[in-house]
Amino acid sequence: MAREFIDARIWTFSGGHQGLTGSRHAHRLNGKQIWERSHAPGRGRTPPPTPKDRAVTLLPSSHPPRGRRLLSLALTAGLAAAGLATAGAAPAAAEGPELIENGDFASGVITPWWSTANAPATVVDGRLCAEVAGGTVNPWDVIVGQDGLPLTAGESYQLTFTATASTPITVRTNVQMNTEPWTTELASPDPVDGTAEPITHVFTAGADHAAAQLVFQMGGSAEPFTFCLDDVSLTGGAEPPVYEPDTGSPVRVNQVGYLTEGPKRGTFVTEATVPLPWTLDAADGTPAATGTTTPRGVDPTSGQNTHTFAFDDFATPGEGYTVTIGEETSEPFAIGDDLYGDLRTDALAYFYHNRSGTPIEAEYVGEEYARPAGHVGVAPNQGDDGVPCQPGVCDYTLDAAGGWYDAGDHGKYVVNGGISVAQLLSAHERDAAGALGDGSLAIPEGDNGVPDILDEARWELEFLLAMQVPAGEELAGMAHHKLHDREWTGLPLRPDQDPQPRELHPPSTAATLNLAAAAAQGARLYEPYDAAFAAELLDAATTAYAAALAHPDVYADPNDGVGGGAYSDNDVRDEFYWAAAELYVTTGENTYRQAVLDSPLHGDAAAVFTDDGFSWAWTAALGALSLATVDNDLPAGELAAVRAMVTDAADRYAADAAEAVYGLPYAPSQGNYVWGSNSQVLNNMVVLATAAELTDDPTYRDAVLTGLDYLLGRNPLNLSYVTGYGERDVRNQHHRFWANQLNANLPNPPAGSVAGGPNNALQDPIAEDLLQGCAPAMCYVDHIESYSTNEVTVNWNAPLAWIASYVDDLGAGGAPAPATCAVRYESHRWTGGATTQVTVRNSGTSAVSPWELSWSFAGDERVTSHWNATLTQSGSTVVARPANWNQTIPAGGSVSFGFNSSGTGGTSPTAFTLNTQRCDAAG
Ligand code: 9MR
Repeated sequence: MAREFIDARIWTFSGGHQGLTGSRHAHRLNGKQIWERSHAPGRGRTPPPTPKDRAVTLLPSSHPPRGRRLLSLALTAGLAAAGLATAGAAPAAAEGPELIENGDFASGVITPWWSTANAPATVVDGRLCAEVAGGTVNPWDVIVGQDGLPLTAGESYQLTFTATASTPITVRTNVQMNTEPWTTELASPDPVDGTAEPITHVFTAGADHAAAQLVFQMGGSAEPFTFCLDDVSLTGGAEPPVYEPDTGSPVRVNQVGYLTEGPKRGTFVTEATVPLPWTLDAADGTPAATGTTTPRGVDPTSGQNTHTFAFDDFATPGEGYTVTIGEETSEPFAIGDDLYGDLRTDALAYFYHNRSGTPIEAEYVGEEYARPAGHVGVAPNQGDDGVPCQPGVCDYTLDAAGGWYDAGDHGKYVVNGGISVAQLLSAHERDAAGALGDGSLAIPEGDNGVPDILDEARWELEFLLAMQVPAGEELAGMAHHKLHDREWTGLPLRPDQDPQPRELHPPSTAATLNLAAAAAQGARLYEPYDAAFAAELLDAATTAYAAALAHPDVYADPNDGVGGGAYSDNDVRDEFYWAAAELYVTTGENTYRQAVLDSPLHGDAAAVFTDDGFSWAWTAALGALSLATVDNDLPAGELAAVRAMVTDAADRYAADAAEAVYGLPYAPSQGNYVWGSNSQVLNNMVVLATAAELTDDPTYRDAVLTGLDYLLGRNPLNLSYVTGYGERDVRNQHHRFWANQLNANLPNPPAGSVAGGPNNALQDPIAEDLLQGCAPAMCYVDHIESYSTNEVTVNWNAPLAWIASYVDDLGAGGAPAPATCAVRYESHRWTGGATTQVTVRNSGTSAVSPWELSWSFAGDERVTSHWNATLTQSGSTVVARPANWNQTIPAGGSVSFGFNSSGTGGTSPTAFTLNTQRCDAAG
């Protein structure tokens, strides 16, 4: 396997492990309750787990506390399957005393091992063998274990054992507290079958334990089986393994493929500093193109020394191309016109899969992914049709059934639901060709005369509406921030098996404005299909907006993160902007326009479109993008100003992509890759794609495509972050049902789910333990418990769907249709002023009447007089409108006008908009 040039220090595990403290998540219990042991007769029937027991019995879930230090998993088959490895073949023998008693069962007795009553164990041929009953549900329903293990904080331990199972199973191997909160020091899903392969884990204890326990949890099988255990050893003094990701070939490409007429770029990781020859080979090995790499030096995002290569001009469609440099060959990829149609629908299927309140039918998702309805009140579920508030928050209940589960957890959040629904609605709004129309998706509403993407978005919109505080209540019109479980649940857990009470959390201004914005957008889009629903949406939106104005600073508690994510946000300038923009586009009412214009964010491209990109917490971009692209009544100058914000941001993101050796349009502040960084990349791509459609400038389109390359394999880890796409796709995302890594009977995520991606804040125990010191773009691990790098969620798949739709629409990806107008702009400048003559030519096939041409001055120029047209100026934006006699520019015709200006001026503008069309600048 190829080794990359990486500074070795990057992967050295740091022993002094401070990281996050457990305080914020101290509710989260990671452990295993034991209700009965086979050697403890007389304790009666194994009690069913109470909701609290559930919380304590499962593997740590979304956001567990610190308090354990797990390092080992890298040696397990689970991570091997995930393409991970640790440096070195086998761990050095640990030196400390043996902590396990009777680990080889040589004496013929079981003691001090124990097992649950449903797994009576005896010693058979020098091994412990347990006859495990079938029909259990949860991993912790069946256990073999040993207590009384003293562990010292900071010490590293090596656990080894061999195990067999007569049916292949995944055993949970935990070293943990033997009482609440059952904190785990080691928690590993270990595949076990009929072969007695030694399994080794190394972990570092995070706390002192007088008597920890080793437990093998193996419940959840419908059928009985025999589990045997031998040669168990636990000793201190182990060397922690140094984690090193398996990055495969150093030749990095988009593992799905390149559009025939699009850019085709790759990255090579090498110590070489001089250009190297590359060869593009067809599937049969025939050389198809050759070239030379460009050395690019050390990439700050990965620490890798890199070269880039490009074969943009090679345009022969085909499958199975590879690029070879020296001895190294890339993953295969395609070149073609229609590579992303499946991604468009798969990315949207994510939402049906995660619907709450309805069975997910095999007819639409296949047997593997079918499941009963979640949270409809069938035991042990609590239904979402009558959800009370947290104690003291309100005294009513809401019927908030339906909606989408947010992510790996079963929470439903208005903040986050809003942006997700908005981006689906926007995908529909730009889908002029109707590719997401009725029958385009595999959903129950596939034949109802409504575009399927609108059906899917409605599932969530109805939930958002349901979260509005009813009339007559104190905060009527506001929206509750969120609804979720009272306590965190563990993994795996199918939604219908979640026993936790569900609770409404307090209303917030941010949630209220999410509702206002998404409902306002929905109102204009459902109007042709269901006018009553559209009216209901608009009513809810205007009520919510008014309620937000009346309560402009009600913020969600950042510490309200028990049982669900906090999604707190105490800056709602952006939500106000977004909601006002959507309400204005939909209604044309001047109050909303004024709110847009009065916003401190309006016109401030750097603030609206930050380098980090927009997100659930920073939503002003959604408003700006709608204003810039959806037909509305903004005067031309104001429209031009909004569009200038979009192109300004796109210019920055395109420059970032050009600069990045991996081509991604994401250069976050201080180089920090945040939680969900892949969605930040995608949202920047949405801005770029919008600018591409506004201007037809191919630079923007190319940056979208190189961003897609990054997500699909051209990246420092050589991973495709989208499940089911590419040779080295990630597949163990943090999800309670798609939890194959924990239970072989459960599926991996379906194709088309994007992982959160690198996050250098290391905000979960797995990331903390494995990724210390990682360079930002390397801070990712495809492990189900690494929720801060590897979760899936609605607000990340929504821009994936948007982008997949845009890219699929590009077809071959060739140059966009030429602009239908051209502007010749000739200035005669002198100190303090200029005279300018403008000729606008209509090169389209129909007349433009009346016409309006707008542009922005680069400097402090002010129009002082004009002729043959009327010019008005607002800030730096100028709008020219016709005189009486030149209202119409016929097809193929042109109009000329002129003006004088004062000021130092500067460079002449090159971006012009004729009515809604972007024009070429003629020389
Ligand atoms: O996407 C959210 C990210 O921006 C935050 O930094 C993080 C921590 O608060 O939470 C993320 O959202 C999670 C939410 O809180 C609970 N459901 C899963 C979400 C994705 O990880």
